[in-house]
Amino acid sequence: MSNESRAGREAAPRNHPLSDVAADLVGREKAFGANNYDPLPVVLTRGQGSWVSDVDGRRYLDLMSAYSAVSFGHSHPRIVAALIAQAQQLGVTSRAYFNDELPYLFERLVRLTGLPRVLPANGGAEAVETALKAARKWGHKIKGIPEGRAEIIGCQGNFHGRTIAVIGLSTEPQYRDGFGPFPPGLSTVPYGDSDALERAITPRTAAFLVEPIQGEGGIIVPPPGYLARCAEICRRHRVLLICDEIQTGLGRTGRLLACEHEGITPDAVILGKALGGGLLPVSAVVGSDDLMQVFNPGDHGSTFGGNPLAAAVAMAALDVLEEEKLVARSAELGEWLIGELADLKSHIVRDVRGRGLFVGIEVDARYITARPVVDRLLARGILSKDTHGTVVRIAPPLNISRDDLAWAVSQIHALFRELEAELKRAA
Ligand code: IF1
Repeated sequence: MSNESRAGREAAPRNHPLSDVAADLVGREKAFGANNYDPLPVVLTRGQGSWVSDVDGRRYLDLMSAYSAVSFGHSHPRIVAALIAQAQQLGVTSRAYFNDELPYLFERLVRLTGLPRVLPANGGAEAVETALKAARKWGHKIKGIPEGRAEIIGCQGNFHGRTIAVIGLSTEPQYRDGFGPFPPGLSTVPYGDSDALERAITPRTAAFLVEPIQGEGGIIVPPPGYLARCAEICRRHRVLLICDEIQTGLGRTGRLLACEHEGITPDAVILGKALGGGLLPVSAVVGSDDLMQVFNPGDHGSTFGGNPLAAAVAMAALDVLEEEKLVARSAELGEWLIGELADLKSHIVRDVRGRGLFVGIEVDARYITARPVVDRLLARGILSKDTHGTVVRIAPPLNISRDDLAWAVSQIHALFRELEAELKRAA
């Protein structure tokens, strides 16, 4: 038996079997849902701040925050109040009419990002599609690329969502398998290699799309200077730089936008997840005048994008981000967290990395994979998530209390000591 499978079995989760209530819900979901997810065996029913409870009343500290959608905590009272008040006043209008919330959100996003124009959407992938459409049109109408020939460059290991164009840019075989054909004009270069970007650029390149830190890719932090060099290369070749900050934006990495770590302002940033305050899907492309000028009435749109309810909730979320000083908090708590986790000094741990409260613990595949670690954290009352086989994602709400985070760290330390002991016994 290989090391890996032995370790996997040895470290099998010691989960309490599902209660009847939980098993019934899981059974219904499996019976009536498409089979595109394999959730951890916990059925959640309540969330408040950094804590959630399952249907059997067990509590868990949420170190995952719905992939950063819940960066400001579950059911933040202020965001919930904004949701209720706006829902009672005016929910959805479509953009066939003006409404009295959206202009303020636009202004707010412009002030925050330093980019002058906003195009709102709902989910993240939809905003990425919007950015790709904008970039292609800019390439054709402004840069002068022959019609239908614009090219977009992305990065290997990227994650930008699940639409057909977006998975056309994916390098993960499972995300593409069976879903082709894909649109032409999409290519990828190794992440973190700015020379490779420069070599890949042609006169038909419209844009380079990049995550400042790759999330799904395994919390991959590129080498220092990478984004700044990409920005310089893009400027020199008149290629748009588009940063997907859907996951890294709004404080997650200890800056408002992760691209601020490199002192750059891209031609467009894409926001999502946390922008919805943990309550609604709200996303946006915020871009330069040069890029946004390509849109004329009727070119692009969305029934729900920019609705007053979404705008009010997003503004309340941004209020919380500012008033609770969550950008600074993420930087400070994140530095502390990464230091504490680096102290694990376990032979099972290959690497601890991240920025702000966006952290990955990479385990050594010779001994264990990430999923049993995540299962065992669940049994200890902690929600986390595996990615890329060997990385445990740790990304709590930015307003998690220091005590709660310290408790989680003590649990993680205790778990790794336990795993080491089990592996030693099994050897
Ligand atoms: C799922 C991972 C995270 C994203 C970036 C766009 C989108 C995402 C940088 C699309 C979405 C998600 C979607 C979710 C799992 C998840 C994820 F596990 F795939 F790796 F967060 F890290 N750009 N990320 O991270 O946004 O359309 O989903 O709103 O289950 O697919 P969306």
